[in-house]
Amino acid sequence: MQAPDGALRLCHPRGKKLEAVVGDRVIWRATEDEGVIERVSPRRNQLYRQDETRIKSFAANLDQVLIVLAAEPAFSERFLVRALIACEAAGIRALIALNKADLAQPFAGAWHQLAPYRTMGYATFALALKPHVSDPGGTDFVALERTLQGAATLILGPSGVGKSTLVNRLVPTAAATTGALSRGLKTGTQTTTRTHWYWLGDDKAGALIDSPGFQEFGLYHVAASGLAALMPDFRPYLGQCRFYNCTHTHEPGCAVMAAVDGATGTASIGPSRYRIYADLYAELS
Ligand SMILES: Nc1nc2c(ncn2[C@@H]2O[C@H](COP(=O)(O)OP(=O)(O)OP(=O)(O)O)[C@@H](O)[C@H]2O)c(=O)[nH]1
Ligand SMILES: [Mg+2]
Ligand SMILES: [Zn+2]
Repeated sequence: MQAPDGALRLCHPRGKKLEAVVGDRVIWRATEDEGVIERVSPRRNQLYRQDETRIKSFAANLDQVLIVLAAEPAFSERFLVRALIACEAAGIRALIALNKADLAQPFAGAWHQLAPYRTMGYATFALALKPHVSDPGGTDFVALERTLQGAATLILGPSGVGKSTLVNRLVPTAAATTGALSRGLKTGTQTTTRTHWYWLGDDKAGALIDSPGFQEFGLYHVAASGLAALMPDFRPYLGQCRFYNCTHTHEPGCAVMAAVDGATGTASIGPSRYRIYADLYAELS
């Protein structure tokens, strides 16, 4: 917990039911050298994480979420879609960054894979954060830096994509630990183990929240029937199906299914997006 004067203090929640997450504003009381959280202020938004048994919130009061992906390790579109849906459901703006532009070939493929997301209106930034400290950071580094000013941004993404490397570039005092990818597997072993808040800029107007790479967003709170409305490329077709309560999974006269594979021209829905929708629909039903 950080007091208005900047002092940091370890605080314990009062009672089992009270749970504070990163980004929370709290009412607290000092004890001898630690503190007690008396109350968590109402949240203007929050994101959830889930495991097999339950769903828990893990961050609150965010202005935006930056989803960081990289040329390597190759990203899962399913992860990206889940993250974007979680943001849409929470009413939080989502940005996408693709890092490791120095790995030219896998980068080109991954950038191409993100084209539909740019068309959908998600701001997408090409980055090269590491090769040399003197590097400009990739074509869109300056634009990204500008977008992050004055906002509280949660940085999310799979392990090993460069989230902590980004934090270190933007917050010189951060000294967040970064880790090399294990060569054999090409997947990162998780280097960042807990979520951490870093102030951005001397005026503390903005902040970056570094988080461990994790895969499973909590989406259990999203109703299957509301899923399509959270996918911007599906929206133009909603309300155009033959049945008003169409689930877009099997019905005749479904405008969404007709839009898959480019049947309706430019504003079509990519087959992989549709497949992920169908899987998620089944999962949430
Ligand atoms: N080739 C290349 N490697 C990079 C680039 N940016 C970061 N890396 C490397 O990628 C590895 C992972 O970086 P981290 O910043 O620790 O990744 P992370 O996303 O914080 O990973 P977790 O903390 O495990 O979630 C490190 O070895 C970085 O040096 C880049 O632009 N190009
Ligand atoms: Mg990290
Ligand atoms: Zn339909």
